[in-house]
Amino acid sequence: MNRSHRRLALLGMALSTACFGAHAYAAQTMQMDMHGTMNSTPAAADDGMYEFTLDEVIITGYRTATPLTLSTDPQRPRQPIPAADGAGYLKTIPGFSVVRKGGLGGDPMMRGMGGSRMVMDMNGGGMSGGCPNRMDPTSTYAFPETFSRIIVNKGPQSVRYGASVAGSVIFERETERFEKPGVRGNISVLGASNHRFDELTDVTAGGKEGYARIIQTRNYARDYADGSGRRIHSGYGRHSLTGIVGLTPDPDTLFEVSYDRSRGWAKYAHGMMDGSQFDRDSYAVKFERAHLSPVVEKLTLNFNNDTIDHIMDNYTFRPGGMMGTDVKRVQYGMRAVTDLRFSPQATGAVGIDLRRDAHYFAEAHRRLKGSPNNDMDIKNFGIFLEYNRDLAARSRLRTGLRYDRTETDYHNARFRNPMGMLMRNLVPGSASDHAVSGFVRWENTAKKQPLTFYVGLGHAERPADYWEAYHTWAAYSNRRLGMNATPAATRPRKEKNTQLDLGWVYAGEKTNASLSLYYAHIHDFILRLPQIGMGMNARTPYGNVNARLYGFEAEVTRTVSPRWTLGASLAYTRGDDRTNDAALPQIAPLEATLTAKYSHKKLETNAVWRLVSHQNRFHKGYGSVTGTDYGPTGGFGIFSLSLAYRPDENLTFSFGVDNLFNKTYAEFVNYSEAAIASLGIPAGGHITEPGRTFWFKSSYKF
Ligand SMILES: [Cu+2]
Repeated sequence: MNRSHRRLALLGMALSTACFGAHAYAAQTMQMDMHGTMNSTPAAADDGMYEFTLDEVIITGYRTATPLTLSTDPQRPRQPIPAADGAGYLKTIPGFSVVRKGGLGGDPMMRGMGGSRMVMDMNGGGMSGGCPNRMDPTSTYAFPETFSRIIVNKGPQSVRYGASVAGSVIFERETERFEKPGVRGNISVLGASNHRFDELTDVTAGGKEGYARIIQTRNYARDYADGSGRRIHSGYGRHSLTGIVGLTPDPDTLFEVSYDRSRGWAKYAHGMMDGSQFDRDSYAVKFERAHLSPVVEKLTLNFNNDTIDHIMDNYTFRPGGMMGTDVKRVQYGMRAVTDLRFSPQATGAVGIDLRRDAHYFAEAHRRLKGSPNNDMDIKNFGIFLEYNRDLAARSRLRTGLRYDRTETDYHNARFRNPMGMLMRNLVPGSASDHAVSGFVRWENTAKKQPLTFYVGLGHAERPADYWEAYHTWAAYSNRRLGMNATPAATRPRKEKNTQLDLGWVYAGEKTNASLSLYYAHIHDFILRLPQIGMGMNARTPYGNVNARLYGFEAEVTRTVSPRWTLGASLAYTRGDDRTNDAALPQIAPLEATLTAKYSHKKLETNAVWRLVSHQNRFHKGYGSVTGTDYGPTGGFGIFSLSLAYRPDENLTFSFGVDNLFNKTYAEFVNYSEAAIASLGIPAGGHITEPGRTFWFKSSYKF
């Protein structure tokens, strides 16, 4: 990058600051080069490349290059402009939907299944949020631009990161090694309507022996306006800081220590309270050693420690309230994985992981603060095996097996109301679960064309998670309400999914297409039941039903001329609760996206048209940890445009308008349960999405 470009970058940032009334900058790292080639990672080692990425500036669509897996670079601009957390980035992937609560903290679902059905792994470990009402799913703490890539594995066709009922999402962070001493960095800023401002600064200094890296992010937005100009209670602010030190004594060894800290707050339109504090402090240690022997390709050790301290209340951002709760989760995780190569045709892996997780509650009322009491501890031990074999020149067999043991200790969850009256006093107990998961998949690539067919059968079992266990316990074992049931007596049985996945992936030079079909039979699906009682005595238990889900995702991208690329995607899921003969709740309707990209030299323009069908299949009051169904929604089409200018590989400017026609619309899966009387906001209904949104993003890499 020459000097004039540097000046241009600074000018652009100054301009964006002026345009959007904002006050700082953001940056990013591009570990992946601009053409999307990737270094192999443990997960990628035997899969080769995940995705083939065009030399595009703005991401508007996804291309699957290997069966059931896709990867995306979170550091590039994308349209529509996503929310500033992990869920925002997942929402644009076909097959994903997000339960909106406010501006941040949406709860992502894959094929209608979220929460613990979708394994989430961040920087080498699993991490859960602190809130019993899921104000902070894991993705809330995933600041996308601080990661090198987001990898999605669909279905129970992987066992490496946990028993994946719906699939897994991996937020991976890799710092590129230095060949000689130097400094690398990225700065990026984003300004948008509603006073949104995101910034990221990412600087790495290092040499052959190691590196030190600092990443800072800042996000802020005021309440957004929907298409009718109505303000939605959704403002947020947060700040994160990451420090990483890595030692690379030789090309085969990496020892890395990292620290992640974030502080935040968010207003929530969907519930009785807002998140006035989201504090996270994480430490992680990673050790990697490659080529240990001809058989042992790689050894990876991870240690993670995460502490979440979250306060929710109705007095910080709403006048007149007095109630609040401080919840805390302290978790430790350890994972050891060995990637093996038995012969040129056969590879495998073996790994174990251990997790320990303690949850705490304390009163945080306006005038009454309590001290933390440990309501529940969960310990998990998991072991997995993978074995892959080439059967013939163009066909492969992939298999995996996993065993998990989970111990849940129910201590007590004493909780007082703002007047000091004991409202919750639960019966202690414990439960132990065993779960076995596995898959087998056959893949075959055609002889004359880049077309791969796959068919796989998978099974995944998962016991009730913290949210399901806690709420069911609170519903049936509260001594204050005269109940004496032990938690084990009412705890939902483990959920068992058996799923068939099949599809085709076509990765041609000009055309990329994929079709994936699935059919899942879930025995003892853990279903959220309608609320019992009102006010402080409201409880939401969970129970088991038999369920069936099926659907598909289809994507096609075609370069029709040197300047034009057209794309389309379609995703559909249908879910049935066979026990109650009803719709399975929280299933987003049929959705399609049409995209057109025109690129010429340093300029690129995009049009994105997202079309969502109406949804009449719902089961009011029923749901999952992510949320409950409320009622039907109508269909809508949202049209967005953008323009990008990339003077050279290191500098980009992009500008866009999302929801150009300022439509008022709502996604099916969310629901606002509480009125905010003091702010004149009525209860009920689906939360409407942002109206016309202008945005500008610039990034500069050095
Ligand atoms: Cu909360």
